[in-house]
Amino acid sequence: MFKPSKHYISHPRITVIGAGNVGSTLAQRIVEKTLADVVLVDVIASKAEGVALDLMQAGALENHDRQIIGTDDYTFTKDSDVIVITAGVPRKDGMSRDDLLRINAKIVTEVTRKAIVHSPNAVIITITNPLDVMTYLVWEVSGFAPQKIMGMAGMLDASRFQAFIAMELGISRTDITAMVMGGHGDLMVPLPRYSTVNGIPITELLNTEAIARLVERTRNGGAEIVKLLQTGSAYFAPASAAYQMVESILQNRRRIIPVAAYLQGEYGLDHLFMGVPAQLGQHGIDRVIEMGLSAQELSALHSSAASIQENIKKLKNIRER
Ligand code: TXD
Repeated sequence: MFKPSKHYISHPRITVIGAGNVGSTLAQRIVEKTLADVVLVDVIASKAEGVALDLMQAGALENHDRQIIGTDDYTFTKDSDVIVITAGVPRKDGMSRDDLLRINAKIVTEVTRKAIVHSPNAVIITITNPLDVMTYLVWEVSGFAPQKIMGMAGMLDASRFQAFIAMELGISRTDITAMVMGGHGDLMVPLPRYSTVNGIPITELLNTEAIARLVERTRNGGAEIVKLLQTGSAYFAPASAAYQMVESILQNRRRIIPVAAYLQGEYGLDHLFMGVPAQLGQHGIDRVIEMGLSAQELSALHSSAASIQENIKKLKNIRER
């Protein structure tokens, strides 16, 4: 059987933890766009090995020579430039959000500890749900500077808003930019005023009723897909959103992307990770962008923040036990 050696993996090097739907699709995007080599880590070593082998074989047809290793051995991840955490369990029938928090907190703590030993200078992107609080946890466990830590959600939520706007107007998705702030949950804050079609705010192209409908559909975007798929949750768009973040960091593109970032007074909020527009470069988050918000938008953002703070409290209780 093919046993890849450590020499196969060159730089730039991305570690993706969790070889499930999101992790394996993200690994595919990274190698097929020839952005970097990938170390795919899973607690089920054979699953990661299988996905890696499949992707290597696809590489023969997709015409690239990026390498990918599947393993449960973190020594392969040494000196990764970026670590992406997708490891976790999905919420199953009968499992409360608090149960999910407890289980995934344990997994995320374990994988963060193992990964940082080998890559003390990496930027870490968290994807595991509940997103905002897991990102906070990664920051606490890693002891890294907050600029090195972020969570993926806003860009996914914005892509959903973009797709719905395009469908409603019957126009190209690529001309649309959308902004969604706040936590990755029911209280996220899509911002129609800051969502445009080639610079034209959608508020000039759609009536209030249509915008409200699209905002609501965006808020329920994840649940809509879970229901349709019947097992598992969305992974193509989540992987694409994570890819954009990884690329901006690795290539120091300094793109402005909504990510869960550590707030230190921005928008009147402190000591939590929450979705805000931020500039992503080689050191992680270069800066958080503070946009002018109406009183109503700001109050929606604060409600979302309050629910994240509530989860952080729960997390602290779990960790103290
Ligand atoms: O916007 C967002 N942030 C999200 C979040 C969008 C989509 C998915 N979102 C969350 O990402 C989702 O709720 C999950 O918490 C994660 C991963 O979603 P995915 O769909 O990829 O889940 P899978 O297919 O169940 O994959 C999880 C993998 C699986 O292979 C497990 O064996 C592995 O994680 N796993 C571990 N790997 C390493 N180490 C440990 N301890 C471990 N435990 C589980």
